[in-house]
Amino acid sequence: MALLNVLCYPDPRLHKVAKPVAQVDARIKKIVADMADTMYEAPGVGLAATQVDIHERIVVIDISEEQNELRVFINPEIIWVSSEKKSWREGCLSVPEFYDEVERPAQVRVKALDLDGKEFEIETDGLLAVCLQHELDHLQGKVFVEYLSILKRTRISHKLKKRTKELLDER
Ligand code: GNR
Ligand code: NI
Repeated sequence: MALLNVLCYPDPRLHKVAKPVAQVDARIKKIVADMADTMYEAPGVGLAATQVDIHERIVVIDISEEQNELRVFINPEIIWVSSEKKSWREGCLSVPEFYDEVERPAQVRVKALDLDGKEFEIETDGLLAVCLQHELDHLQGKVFVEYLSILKRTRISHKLKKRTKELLDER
């Protein structure tokens, strides 16, 4: 088991755009395993590679109660969204202890590769749809606070910077 360091907003590396995975090989499988360990340890319902400073299109998600239904999405793409929208209270491991409402399409259809490098598609709603959109945003360098007002975002940014500084000063 290997835990990876999760970048904290407003780290500029969270805004890098991830590159597609060329081949699902042993290196990618190791990254997926370490990302899953990191997500379960946090605990979170999803994690994008961008958050652990790996700028490749890799996402892990587990929305199950028992945290025993790992879903892996390599090179994910949203291929359809519903016109119906839904608002959800979102959080992010890169924005610890802040939660706010974000409105997004209620249903999405996503195409991706699995761990065997095989293409699959899913159409979903609810938390999985929210989580997929949240994680795909990360791969584009976008953090959910960018949907909030500038005022809220500035406050979050200041508080997290202050907290990071305090943590460093304690050492
Ligand atoms: O753990 C997480 N919970 C969550 C709740 C509502 C909407 C999105 C999420 S994703 C988040 C983990 C995370 O930061 N993934 O990038
Ligand atoms: Ni997040």
